[in-house]
Amino acid sequence: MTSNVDALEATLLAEISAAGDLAAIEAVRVSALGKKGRVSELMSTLGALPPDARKAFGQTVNALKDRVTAALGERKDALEAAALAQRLATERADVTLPVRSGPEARGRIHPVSQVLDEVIEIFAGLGFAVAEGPDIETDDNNFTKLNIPAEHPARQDHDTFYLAPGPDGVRKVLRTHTSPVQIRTMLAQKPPIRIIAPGRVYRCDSDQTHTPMFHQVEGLVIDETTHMGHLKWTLEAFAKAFFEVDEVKMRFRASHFPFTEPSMEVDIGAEAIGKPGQWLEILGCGMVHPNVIANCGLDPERYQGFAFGVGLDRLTMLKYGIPDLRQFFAGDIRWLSHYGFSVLDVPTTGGGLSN
Ligand code: 2NL
Repeated sequence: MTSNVDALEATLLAEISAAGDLAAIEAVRVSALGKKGRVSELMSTLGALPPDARKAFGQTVNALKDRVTAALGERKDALEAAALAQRLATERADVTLPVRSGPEARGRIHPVSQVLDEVIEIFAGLGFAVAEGPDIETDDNNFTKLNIPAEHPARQDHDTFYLAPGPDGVRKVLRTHTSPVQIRTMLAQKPPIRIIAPGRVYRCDSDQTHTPMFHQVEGLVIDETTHMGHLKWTLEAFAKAFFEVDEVKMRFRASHFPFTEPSMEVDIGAEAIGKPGQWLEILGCGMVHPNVIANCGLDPERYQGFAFGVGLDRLTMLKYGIPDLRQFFAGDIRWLSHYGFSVLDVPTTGGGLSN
């Protein structure tokens, strides 16, 4: 009997070491330890033995089973390690090599995408989170909650694209600014709020300096004590970081927006882009109107803050000296290879935004 066990063990161990891959190992396991396997069959001969021999035989077969199981496990581990070593050797990527010539190397990041990454990097460093929302908005989020009621003249100024009415007869709009993203944030979160909302916006307007779709970044800070000093410091910090200059001249001109009070337009001294003596308008801003805060379910007696809106496309033209807005959206590969950025040129405030 014992010689049967020894012979089977020798056969199985030989099969195990000959198994060349994981499928072969599994086949040996099934044919040895499976329900109808050779070890299991040996165990089923137990009943035919005289009772005083059964115990010793059972222990012998169980010990065989343990040794076969251990050998299967070892072989499986060795095969897996070899397979991994093989993959590591063949799939190795040297990330220090230059990009291969071809489409990967020719690909360019659109200047507006690059500038968006720069703006996000700057505001992230100031503790702002990035918020996003849908391009198709309700009239309520795009206008009413922003203190622009029906029949308000600003509705006409915005040259809104209206969608066909839905089954409920309600017309949605293509958002005319990213303010509705900030409205959604105020409705969903308790202050302190510190966000920027970048994205596409739409106005039914098209000429030399206007395209029906353009890009905007708005910012919003709501807290209990946030005041205009914080607004001015934040915008100055942004302008210096964005134009990569140590000092920037700024001019805050009184203006009007329905959603802020007071409201201002901001110019920077054009020395920032190497044109001394001129002023450049870069953004609009103000303290969030108490009506807007109340419309979002917050107590305007307790909460206050500032907001601003900046056109990304214009900012891009100023920083990178790009003359014609309409080329931004023409999809001309020659224009993109000239003005676009390498995929490896990821802006960071520490490592340099541009260059
Ligand atoms: C401009 C002016 C601005 C805002 C946008 C804003 C958003 C909320 C509340 C209050 Cl939710 N204000 N946004 C404020 C002032 C100006 O944009 O000329 N953009 C290009």
